[in-house]
Amino acid sequence: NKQPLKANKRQKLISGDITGVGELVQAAIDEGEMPSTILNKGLIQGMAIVGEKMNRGDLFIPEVLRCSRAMNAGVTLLKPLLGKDELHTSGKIVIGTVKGDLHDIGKNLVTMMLESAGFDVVNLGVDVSPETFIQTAIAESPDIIAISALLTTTMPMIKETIDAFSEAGIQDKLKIIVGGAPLTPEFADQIGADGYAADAGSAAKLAKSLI
Ligand code: B1M
Repeated sequence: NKQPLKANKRQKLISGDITGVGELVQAAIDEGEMPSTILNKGLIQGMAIVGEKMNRGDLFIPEVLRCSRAMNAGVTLLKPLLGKDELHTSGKIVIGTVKGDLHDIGKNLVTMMLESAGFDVVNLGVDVSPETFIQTAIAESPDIIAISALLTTTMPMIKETIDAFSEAGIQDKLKIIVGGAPLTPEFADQIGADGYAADAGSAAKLAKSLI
């Protein structure tokens, strides 16, 4: 009976219980649960509830940070098991969360899926300025730049970053893909991105299709 295990895992995540989440994820792996199910139905759904509680003012930043550490503890255990792709894709991707934005859980999941799909990924972390994206692009010559934003207030920074690539005259040498909860395909289109992905799995598929 795996249902209670999933619910329990979400509950541990929501309470920010780092050891508890690790133990439950390991138990689910040992029981033969699919790693993608543990991630999507356990951890990601748990984090969605954390977001709702944050919205209602039932959880505050320090608690949400504990929840994200708990999520990372679970993701670390799942990482070696998630979607190992047999086909090696040669291609380099530079990824980062835009300037002013500190959310990195989703971007790190995207990184994991891209690496599983065989890409060489340079992860610049969070709060990445347009200048840093450009300097790294010049130094690393990636095929793709992937930009993440989780706040409506930092969405315009994606456009600024893309505009900076265009001004630097290197936009046509690479593809720029974007994603993050508040984004839409229409927004991606409007700001001149080459692609939009709603989640980590689609980001890997999109990247492959662009190579
Ligand atoms: Co923040 N936060 N947060 N937060 N936080 C949200 C995003 C929010 C929706 C919560 C809420 O109010 N319900 C809200 C944004 C509202 C808005 O803009 N409309 C919000 C807010 C307001 C804030 C602060 C302003 C709060 C404050 O200080 N008052 C503040 C801002 C700090 C800053 O960035 N400057 C803040 C801070 C934080 C913490 C630091 C406490 C923490 C982040 C810790 C960390 O990342 N290390 C945090 C968290 C954890 C959240 C929630 C609860 C969870 C985000 C998350 O990790 N989701 C979030 C509410 C929510 O989303 N339910 C919330 C799980 C993750 C797997 O999903 O990130 O969507 P996601 O990634 C997905 C897709 O979006 C996509 O694939 C991923 C995997 O499937 N994707 C891409 C993401 N990037 C992609 C890039 C791609 C493609 C796909 O490239 C091609």
